[in-house]
Amino acid sequence: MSEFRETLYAGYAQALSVDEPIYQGNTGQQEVQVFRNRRFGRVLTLDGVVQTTEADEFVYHEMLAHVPILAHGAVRRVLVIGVGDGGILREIVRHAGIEDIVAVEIDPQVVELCRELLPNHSAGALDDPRLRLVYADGLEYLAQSRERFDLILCDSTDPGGPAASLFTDAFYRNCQQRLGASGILATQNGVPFLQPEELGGTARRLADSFADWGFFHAAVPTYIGGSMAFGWASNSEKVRRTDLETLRQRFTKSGLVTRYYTPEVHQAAFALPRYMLDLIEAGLQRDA
Ligand code: AG3
Repeated sequence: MSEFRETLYAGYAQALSVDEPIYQGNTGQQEVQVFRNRRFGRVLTLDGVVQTTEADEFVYHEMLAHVPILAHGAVRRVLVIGVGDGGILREIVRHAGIEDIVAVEIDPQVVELCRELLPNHSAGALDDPRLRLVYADGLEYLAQSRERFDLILCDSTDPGGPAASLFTDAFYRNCQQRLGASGILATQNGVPFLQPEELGGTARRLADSFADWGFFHAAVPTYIGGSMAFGWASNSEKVRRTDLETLRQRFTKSGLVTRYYTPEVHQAAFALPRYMLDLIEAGLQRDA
């Protein structure tokens, strides 16, 4: 039996037994591996980094999708940057009020592989009539778009590979211009304990482009090293401060059945531990 060893961090790694190898290949843009692990089920890795597993994907996908959607309360038009396994689309299409979804993906082969090998992630969402799937570079798509969205969700890989441009000033500026008055941008922003520069760097960039910004967090077991941070930005501070009673009403009305998300978890996720606040502070001062 072989073992998959993640290569994301110097000096610290996670290893998963490959109990059944399923796929290994190169899309021309990324190295892809799919295998089954006895504890986490099917696992997808890109360029040696665990992207998602059947067992713990619910934490990430529920939080990245439902927190902004329920905080906003009237999301109709969504732009997704990074389709990948389609897990984020599965959670988005569960909201009946959403009318239009544009999903932009740079690597068509990853989508097709996941549709086949991780079918429970997209769970039919790729065939939803509200979805328009576009194969393009996320930043380039945004730069030429004239559409307005209520929500932009960025489900990217880490900044090292094809996703590098999704962590830049240009990306956040373009997102800001495509969002309506109370529109929200929510992004994958790494594990702050192990990727500390990412938190401070994003804070500074979001602060440059948006009237309101912040982070929320959740611990996803296979994104080792503690909580993962999600970036949050909006042209209005109102949506980040949506009160608990309102969240409860919206959640009940949505009919969602979740395994991680609750309105209480939603609110608590915005409370950051001191070390994260310090990283943000340091990032804001770095280039001030
Ligand atoms: N994309 C984010 C994976 C990030 C892994 N990074 C890390 N552990 N620092 C997940 C794709 C799920 N649809």
